[in-house]
Amino acid sequence: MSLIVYGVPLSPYVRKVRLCLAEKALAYQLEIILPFDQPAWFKDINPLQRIPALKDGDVVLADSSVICQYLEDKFPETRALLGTNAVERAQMRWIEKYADYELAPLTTFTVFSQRVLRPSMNQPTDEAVVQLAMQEKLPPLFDYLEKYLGDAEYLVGNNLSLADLAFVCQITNMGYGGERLDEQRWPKLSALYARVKARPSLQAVLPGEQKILASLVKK
Ligand SMILES: N[C@@H](CCC(=O)N[C@@H](CS)C(=O)NCC(=O)O)C(=O)O
Repeated sequence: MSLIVYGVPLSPYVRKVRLCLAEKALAYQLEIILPFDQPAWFKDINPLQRIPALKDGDVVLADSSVICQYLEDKFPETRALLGTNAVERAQMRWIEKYADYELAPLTTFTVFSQRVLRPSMNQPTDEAVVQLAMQEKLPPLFDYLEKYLGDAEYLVGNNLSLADLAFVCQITNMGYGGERLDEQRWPKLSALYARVKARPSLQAVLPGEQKILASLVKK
């Protein structure tokens, strides 16, 4: 078996796929493809030119959700991450989508981009948009997730799922941008984040990510 993941470690979507692979104990190679400076051949892998993409022999796929779903279907003997029945699978997709499409524009494409990516390209940080995201836009989104989690240990079915990984991937990028979940206001979500962060899957990728982060911040 030779799975290849295309992308860069600091992308939350690439991280989601890597965590999914690690939780499923599937070996893979990471081939570095930058999001905005890609070789011409990558268009054949993903015509949208976004990362991540996956190659499994002759099978080529793009989009982190599609890739994780493929891994779940192709390797049913591995840890299930997409829920164990129709309700859980739907709830998992909902929270994954919520993280990828509602949190991401703020956590990754605002806080992380403004505080890390733009300065690394000698562009100024627009602190006003970061503050708007942190003070006004993200709190109601976190309020919903805090309530959704309730007293459970994980967001869906009380087992680790892709929903938890997608959420943690976004909080990780927000953290790289210098912002944390407020433990007083969102104690249950903060505990979930700490619980997932402590897992070997996340611990295995964080040191490499932090090295890249340090090199970007130094620029
Ligand atoms: N829905 C996609 C989103 C992928 C995505 O937006 N990736 C970003 C990097 S974090 C990218 O490749 N951006 C380059 C572009 O949009 O041209 C997924 O889940 O894989």
